[in-house]
Amino acid sequence: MSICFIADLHLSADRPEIAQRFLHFLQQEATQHRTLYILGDLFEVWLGDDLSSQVHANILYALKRVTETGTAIYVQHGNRDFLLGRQFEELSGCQLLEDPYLIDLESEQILLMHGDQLCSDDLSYQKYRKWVRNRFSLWVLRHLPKSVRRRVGTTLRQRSEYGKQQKSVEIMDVTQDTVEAVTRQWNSTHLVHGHTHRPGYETFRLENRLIYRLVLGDWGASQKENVWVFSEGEFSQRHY
Ligand SMILES: [Mn+2]
Repeated sequence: MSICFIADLHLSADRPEIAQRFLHFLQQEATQHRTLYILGDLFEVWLGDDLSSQVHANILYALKRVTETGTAIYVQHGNRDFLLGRQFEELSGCQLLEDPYLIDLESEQILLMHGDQLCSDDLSYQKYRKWVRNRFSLWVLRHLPKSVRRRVGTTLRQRSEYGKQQKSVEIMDVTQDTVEAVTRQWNSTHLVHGHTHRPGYETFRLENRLIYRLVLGDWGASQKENVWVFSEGEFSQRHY
């Protein structure tokens, strides 16, 4: 049975067409696979499990229905939805995964990441990430009043948009040294990630082994390949 990988849907009430496409994907495509991995940024913003909208509710319900058909769904946190928590897991039937997370597929060692940690040349982002993603900050953020969290969300999004305009294309892509360091650390044969919105794959050699880096496209307007499928020992890429 096949395994499916997606990332960077950035679901929000502002982009109902993406939510529609994803709901269709869940019914038609996801149920065909044994496992679906969502590698971060499922939602454009997630300010805590107690602060979800109607769009979120529809998505959670649809995810739950897929898991009830027997397809397991695993979700990593992205840089937009890192406050996904226990209640999300209960309502959606999905299981949250650490980042990075290593899986064994037919004796290939596949390392799954959202990918933001790989963009290590972006020093200001990495500094922010370190601050915001530690246990203490996460606890504080989760316990802020809803109105404050809404304001924090708006500020973070504006800052992210502004930052993207200011930074060069190279800085916002992965850093090869970091990719190699992570591969060495986990002894992986493949790395699958999203975040950069640059779908495709590349290979490189590390200690005489051939390593594959597979990148998932986002679900926005780009209409590029946004799905990787592993079936009968091979990866293939498609658009949904
Ligand atoms: Mn991201």
